[in-house]
Order: sequence, then C-alpha cells, then structure tokens
Amino acid sequence: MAFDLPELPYSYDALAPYMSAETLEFHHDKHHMAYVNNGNKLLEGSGLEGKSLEEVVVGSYGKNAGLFNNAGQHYNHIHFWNWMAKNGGGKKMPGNLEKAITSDLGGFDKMRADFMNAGATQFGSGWCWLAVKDGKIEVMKTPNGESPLVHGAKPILGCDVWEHSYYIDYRNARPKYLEAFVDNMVNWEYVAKMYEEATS
Ligand code: MN3
Repeated sequence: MAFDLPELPYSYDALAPYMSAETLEFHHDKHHMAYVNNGNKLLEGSGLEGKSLEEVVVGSYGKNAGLFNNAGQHYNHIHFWNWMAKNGGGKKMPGNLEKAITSDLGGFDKMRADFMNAGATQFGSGWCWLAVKDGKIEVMKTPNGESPLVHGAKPILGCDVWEHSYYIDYRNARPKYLEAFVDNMVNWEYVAKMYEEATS
C-alpha cells in the first residue's frame, strides 16, 4: 500500500525547549515527506506493492537498497513522532514496562546510560533502540534507515541520531540531545503499548 505522511500527534511547539518547532517543521515536513515521496516511487514495480509497511521494510532489506532506505525511514519516523510527548521522559512509566526494564536491563538508570551510550557511539547517521528479542528487552543501535525489525527484533523505542534531528537545537552535542530525549521527551505510554504488542 502507498505510503502517507502522518500528521504529528502534537503541535510543532509542543516539545520546546527540548526540540524546537523549527526542528520538527524541517524533520517532519521535509525529511519524512521525502522518504514518503521517494518510497512511493521506488515501491512501484518492486514486487512489494500491496504489502504492509513492515513487510516492505523486511522484504527490501539487502535486496533493494533504495526502497529499503526510504521505507525503513518511513517506518522509523511514524513511530519516532509517537515516541515523544509533551512533558514526557524521566522515570515515571507504566508498571509492566518498568518491571521489564528492571529485570531485562538492570533498572532505569542502567537502561538510560546504555541507551544514551548506544546513541552517542553510533558512528554517523542512525538510531539507538530498545527492542524486544526472544521475549527480552535489549539496547541496540543501527546505521542509517535500519531498525531492529531486520535483525529479528521488535522495536519499542527509538531515537533518531541523524544530525537533522538535533543540529538546529544542539549543534554537534548529540549526547545533550540524547539526555533531553530520555529525561524530557519519551512517551513511555507508547513504549509500553509497543512492549505489550511485542510480547503478546
Ligand atoms: Mn530523521
């Protein structure tokens, strides 16, 4: 099915001062839009028309780089907008998720440090993740438009560490952006919902 650009689930200034309206305008209206438009052109004649977005991402990986890059980024960004919320972040989260983070990742503080480290050490463009693999949450990082989907895991939280996601607000200070993401922006309700879906 053709790709569509979803509306942001909040106003452009909802995440300020941690992520500015200018960043969201460029990131959503220009970058995500380009993945949608290019993905739709490359989907035509690919043999993957009529498949779900997840099936296009997995089906094009390692076979059709152009389509994979755009479909992968479309998938990642659909969730990225929902992985953030006004007054988000910090330790307060649904109990089921908190329990899993404690048992699988050694608690909130260790998860926070490991997640931020994954994002800071992803060389060049990419993403850092919490993903469910074999029923347990793991911290992962991937280059470019890849996601845990193509590594046999289900993403439940991802942070975009491409420079377009933070350069306007943080310049080169990627660790400061990652800190603001975890402490002030994460929508833990949405993460908990994806965790439930990944483990049910
Ligand atoms: Mn991006």
